[in-house]
Amino acid sequence: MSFEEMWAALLPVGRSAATGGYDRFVWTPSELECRAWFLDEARARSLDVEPDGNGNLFAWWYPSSGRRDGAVLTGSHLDSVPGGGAFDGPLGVVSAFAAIDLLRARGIEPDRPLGVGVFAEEEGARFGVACLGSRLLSGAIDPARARALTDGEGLTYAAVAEENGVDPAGIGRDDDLLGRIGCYVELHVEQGRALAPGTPVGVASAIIPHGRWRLDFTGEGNHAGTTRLIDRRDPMLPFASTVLAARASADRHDSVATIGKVRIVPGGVNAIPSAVSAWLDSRGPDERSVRATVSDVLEHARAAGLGHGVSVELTEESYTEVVDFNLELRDRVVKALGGVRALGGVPVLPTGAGHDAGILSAVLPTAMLFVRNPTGVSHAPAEHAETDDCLAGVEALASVLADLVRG
Ligand code: HGY
Ligand code: MN
Ligand code: MN
Ligand code: MN
Repeated sequence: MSFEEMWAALLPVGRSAATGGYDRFVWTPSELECRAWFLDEARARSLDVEPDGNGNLFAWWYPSSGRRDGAVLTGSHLDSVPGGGAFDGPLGVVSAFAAIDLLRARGIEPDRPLGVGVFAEEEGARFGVACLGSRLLSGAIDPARARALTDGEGLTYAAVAEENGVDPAGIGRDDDLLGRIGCYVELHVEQGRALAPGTPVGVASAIIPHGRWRLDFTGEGNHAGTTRLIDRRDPMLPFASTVLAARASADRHDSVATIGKVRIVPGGVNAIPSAVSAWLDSRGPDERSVRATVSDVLEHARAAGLGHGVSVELTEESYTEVVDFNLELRDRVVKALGGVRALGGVPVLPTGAGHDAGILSAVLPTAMLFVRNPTGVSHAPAEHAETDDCLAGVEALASVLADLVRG
């Protein structure tokens, strides 16, 4: 199947007819359908499929020598944020298969194993921690904590993983698999407009510090009609003022702050809620700016809560320090792209988005390629990449892989 045919097959899976957005949450029907698509494409290429012990999937093209170590891994993720776009994740996986097809069409045989990976729960949309699959693989999260993570229905990662053939007792750092991988290169749609005016493909220099925290506002549920204002402990009020305060705090600390995934409990129309939980996503040029933003937000929330008899708790779900991609690998990638005339220049740029490549950079050399997104929008249906630019991305990835699988 060509890139276009693979893309056409995957595009409709889990797409909302009303919004054009995707809700492909790990191990829910639409993401499972994407996993089935992945296995079909891998088998169609006689790749050796390997589900790991953490819910991730791998498909290997082994060299005729039988060599199993020093593998070059590419790929990305198939899950999405709620109402997400079509390209964030899947573009890296489809491009990986298309790049393998290009290498084979050019008669290139790898000296090292070449793998395509799909990492579980990269967006953290179901269980709350981003890049959960690559964090488990690399030992970046305590397996006991991961097992206990729950989704919106209160189902644990352990229970859902078990339902899907993953032994919860076995999740955690996988030294055997890590020991077989020499480097990881992830192609991803750009989540911004830095490439828009110029070239179809860029290379990542770094991922800026970013994290997510959960804020819990606890008040007192009561009748919406019979409870005097003076007697209310309504968590909505300090919550609402904290949303505005988060924006002001980000402005003050040269960061960004987003409040989302709000849950109002119990959520009736004619009842004052007893609790509101909301998630704060903050990112910035350095750890100081992010930490200052978060502590400002918490300080404001607590002060606002006091005025309404509402308590406020903050829980850090995940924080990822700045990730500088491996310089040697990055330079080798830029050099390999230099030979791809269709690209023109190859800008090197940082990103504000987290990626599995960022998590894995703690345990192996990783690099990222970005494909131009003319809208610059991501995590929303307007996320886009033109087919020509996607094909330029495949050409670029194939050139990088052809260089890395030698020797
Ligand atoms: O949230 C992120 O930055 C990434 O898209 N998972
Ligand atoms: Mn994303
Ligand atoms: Mn992504
Ligand atoms: Mn990612």
